[in-house]
Amino acid sequence: MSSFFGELGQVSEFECHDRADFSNDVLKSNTPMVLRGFARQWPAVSIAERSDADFHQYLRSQALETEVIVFSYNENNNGNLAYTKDLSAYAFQSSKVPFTTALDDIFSARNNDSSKHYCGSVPVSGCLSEFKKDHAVSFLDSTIEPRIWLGNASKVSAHYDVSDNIACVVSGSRKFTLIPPDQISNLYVGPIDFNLAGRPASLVDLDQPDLKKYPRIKEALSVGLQTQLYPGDAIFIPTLWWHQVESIGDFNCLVNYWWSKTNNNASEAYEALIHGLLTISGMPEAQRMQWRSFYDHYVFRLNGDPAEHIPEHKRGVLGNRTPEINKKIKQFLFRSMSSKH
Ligand SMILES: O=C(O)CCC(=O)C(=O)O
Repeated sequence: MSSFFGELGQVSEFECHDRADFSNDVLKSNTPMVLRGFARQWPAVSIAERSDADFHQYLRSQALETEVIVFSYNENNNGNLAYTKDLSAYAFQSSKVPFTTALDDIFSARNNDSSKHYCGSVPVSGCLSEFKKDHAVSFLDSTIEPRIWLGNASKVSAHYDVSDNIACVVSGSRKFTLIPPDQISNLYVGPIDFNLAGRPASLVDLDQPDLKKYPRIKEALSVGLQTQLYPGDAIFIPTLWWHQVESIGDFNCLVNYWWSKTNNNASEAYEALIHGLLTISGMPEAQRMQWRSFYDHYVFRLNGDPAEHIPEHKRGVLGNRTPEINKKIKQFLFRSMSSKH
């Protein structure tokens, strides 16, 4: 697929026949994978293929009065859901409206010059009464809550999530540009605490990068991958892979599933990072590097098991992880952090 300065690699495609294929070849791969036709049998995909009006009516007939956040924008900035150029604000307005209003506004903004809308990451059970039961994915744990993303044409800046993700296109088409996690320093990531949807995002439009302002983006794009998905197609995006998502139709819908491979709450790793910002990032370099050795040893385990030489029954928090040990660590953290305000 051509981009601003050449061809990006294509995301590999995989045909998934059963749960074993899915677990062994997709989820364990730790690289993005396209699953063409993964949701081909979904009723919503067939209805959306008939017409936008039928699809709107289908969603409307089971819509609940939940409040959702909607981003509204005009087409001057090509639907880029990003910051303004000077980073002082967002290039869209955000408002809280009933889900039915969001749905109707998105539907009626198709093919006209009015302002466009986007509403993402809404838990399906909270906004559609029948959808989850009619669209079970047998390969995934049924406790994983699907989320729905609806909107007119838009482009979401490259960002990452702390969970693995299977995202299925229901209507319209979506172009995904993916960059591996280790490219973080070449992505010119925006503010952590002033961000578009909970996580920091790249300031660079990966389709039209400003190479003068962001020269290192070339490095990131040289290992970037792209793909375009159509109704019924899905993509597996592993944890922490950066993804820019362009919705290309007038009435787009995606449904995704996020879950964590480990039993730990994935967002706690992110919280640990923020705690590291507070505690370590401001130290003089020499001291930071000393801490780095400790983190490499205990956390990243670059030297192997840090408790190998300790008798098993005395390994404590370095021993096998059990719910009791996890609780003990959390209690320690909670006590020590609350005593320091
Ligand atoms: O499809 C979109 O608009 C964004 C989806 C996304 O970022 C995700 O599934 O993590």
